[in-house]
Amino acid sequence: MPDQALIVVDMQNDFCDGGALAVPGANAIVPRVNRLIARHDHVVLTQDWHPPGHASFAASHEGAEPFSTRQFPYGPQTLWPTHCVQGTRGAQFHPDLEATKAELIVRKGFHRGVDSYSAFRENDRKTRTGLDGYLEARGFTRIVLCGLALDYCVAWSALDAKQAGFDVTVAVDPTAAIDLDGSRNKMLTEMRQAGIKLS
Ligand code: VGL
Ligand code: ZN
Repeated sequence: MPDQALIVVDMQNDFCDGGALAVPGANAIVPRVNRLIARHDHVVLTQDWHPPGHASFAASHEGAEPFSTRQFPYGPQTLWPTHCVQGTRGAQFHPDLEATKAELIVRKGFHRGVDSYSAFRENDRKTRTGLDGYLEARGFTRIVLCGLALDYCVAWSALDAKQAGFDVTVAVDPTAAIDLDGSRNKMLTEMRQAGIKLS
């Protein structure tokens, strides 16, 4: 399908087993993600790519615990364990990920003071990554998403893709969720209500 692109979200060591922000079940989805990649002609990868001392890290805030929430200039922001620091092994793609055929790698979260779950718009909901313009310029109208984490970067990317006017499907089997305070069910409901197909 020439008008369809697969976006594989954040399949990086730090989100996999033994990583700094390991998502339960992450390693088990690698073969499923690879099968989906094999079935698509056009593949985009996203890569969480934080500078040292990024504002989303609990360690950047005096006395803050990972998975707590802080008020940022753009609203509430979850604080995470230090993860996906630029140039580190944790930020590299899982070694078994079939990454060769990817036509674009989108890096996100590189502005020190702003987190970016979505591959389209950062958490301030204003700063754009340019991915929508790229996809439009390539003639893609249908987007399929998979990867990590279902309830954060996959869901936020899917919602933004839908809002940008793309026909959006999330392949749920090749995803895994962090599930912080019921975030998995909450985001599945939000995606369904937005008209995103879950397959
Ligand atoms: C993610 C939390 C922080 C993700 C990235 O890939 O879902 N979650 N950074
Ligand atoms: Zn991150």
